[in-house]
Amino acid sequence: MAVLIKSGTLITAAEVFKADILIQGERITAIGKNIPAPTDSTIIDAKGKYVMPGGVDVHTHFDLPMFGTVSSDDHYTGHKAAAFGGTTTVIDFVPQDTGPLLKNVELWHEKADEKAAIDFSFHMNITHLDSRVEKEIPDLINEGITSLKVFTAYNNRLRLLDGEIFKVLRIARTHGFLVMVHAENGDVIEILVKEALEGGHLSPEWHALTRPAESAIEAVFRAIMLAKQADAPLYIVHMNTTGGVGEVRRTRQMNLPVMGETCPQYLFFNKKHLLRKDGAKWICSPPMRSPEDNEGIWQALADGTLQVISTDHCPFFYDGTKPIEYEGEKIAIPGKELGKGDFTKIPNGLPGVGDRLPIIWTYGVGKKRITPNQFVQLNSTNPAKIFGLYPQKGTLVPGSDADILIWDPEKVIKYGVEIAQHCTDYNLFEGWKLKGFVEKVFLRGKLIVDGRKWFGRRGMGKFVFCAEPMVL
Ligand code: DUC
Ligand code: ZN
Ligand code: ZN
Repeated sequence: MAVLIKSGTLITAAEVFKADILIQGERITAIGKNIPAPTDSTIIDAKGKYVMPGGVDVHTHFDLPMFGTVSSDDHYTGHKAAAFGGTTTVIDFVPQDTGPLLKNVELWHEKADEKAAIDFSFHMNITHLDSRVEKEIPDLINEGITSLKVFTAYNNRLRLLDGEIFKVLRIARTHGFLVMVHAENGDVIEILVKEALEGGHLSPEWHALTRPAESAIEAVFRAIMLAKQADAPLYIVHMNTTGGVGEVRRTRQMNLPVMGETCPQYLFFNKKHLLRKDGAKWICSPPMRSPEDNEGIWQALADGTLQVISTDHCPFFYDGTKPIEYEGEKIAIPGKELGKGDFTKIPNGLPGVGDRLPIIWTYGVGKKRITPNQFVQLNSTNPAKIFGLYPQKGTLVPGSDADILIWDPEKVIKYGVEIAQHCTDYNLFEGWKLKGFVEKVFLRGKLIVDGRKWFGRRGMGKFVFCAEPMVL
């Protein structure tokens, strides 16, 4: 059975042009003008619409135990929300415990495989290093995992020491992994948090005040220098300061293989949001910064300093004592209310996997901060290339998976929790006016979203093996 998408305007990382796309089975088989429709094909008229590759979000945390609760989207609801926002591939992080790495991966497959509604892959967190773990890391390649995340913060929980990060970088260089780093200064944060608590400073803004921008900038610089000494490429996750992206820009000008991503929250929100009555909604790590940082990060996206927009999707309910309705079921999961009266107990994380494309289209492309080609580069093509999924994912060429969005550039909507499909009770972009929205989404040739209708199902998403990462 074939699908012919006719007369759309295709947007890729490099071009904008009118063409038809033929899908046969799970793949794109032809792109061109006036492609004849095979017998029995479904024809979709995309005149006046944009046709783009499905989004690739390389930073999600589904079903992640944290702060005595769990992130409220699992690998089904999170995938469904992603699809409604035009994302067809996600890469989630496998937490490391004290057991063998392959056991950790197996456990994450147990959580994800039966629920997956879009395609997915994994990164491995390395949060504890010893000689056994060092020996096990190379085996991850056979599991399709070619990226390792390390932390310079979260002392006594997730953090590795600088020497350990250096060792991971050297293993990565030898075996062809990409190291991703969460860059904040764990020691400084620990001292400031202790002092804040002793001083009785318990409200949400203290989350940002105890995690200074300078400590993030310093950790970015330190990670870059560790990577340089290990002669390994580096990818810095959720970049959030003008100073930090400045370090990346300077390093790239020296032709060193350092790359970075940011997330929508660091483009639109700042510390002042934490002063609101519902400030806990904006608590994540790294925290919200300043309007100048928002601006500096937009600039870094526009000038190519940053290669990727991801989401760090890790949602919690704002009030997890009150159920919401999700697919006819009442669901309530403890969330931000756990930290009422003590910011250190507010679960860190935000919803975002479904918001990324619609928000960035209106407020990035629509406001001429980035071009339509950059929109595709940042949200689809670059993440697929960097993490070894290209050209199966992230582009529109014959042979690629038919993960395709039909985008209505004229659709005007008021966005918010009712439109987004996340399993949580709030949305950070509540009431925002959007122009341009997802109309149809195909996953490997199957229509999974059509307007407000959902045709996806649990288990239809496949695990995709990441090949060797690419430096952009
Ligand atoms: N930051 C968060 O806010 N949540 C999950 C993980 C992370 O790095
Ligand atoms: Zn992180
Ligand atoms: Zn994260």
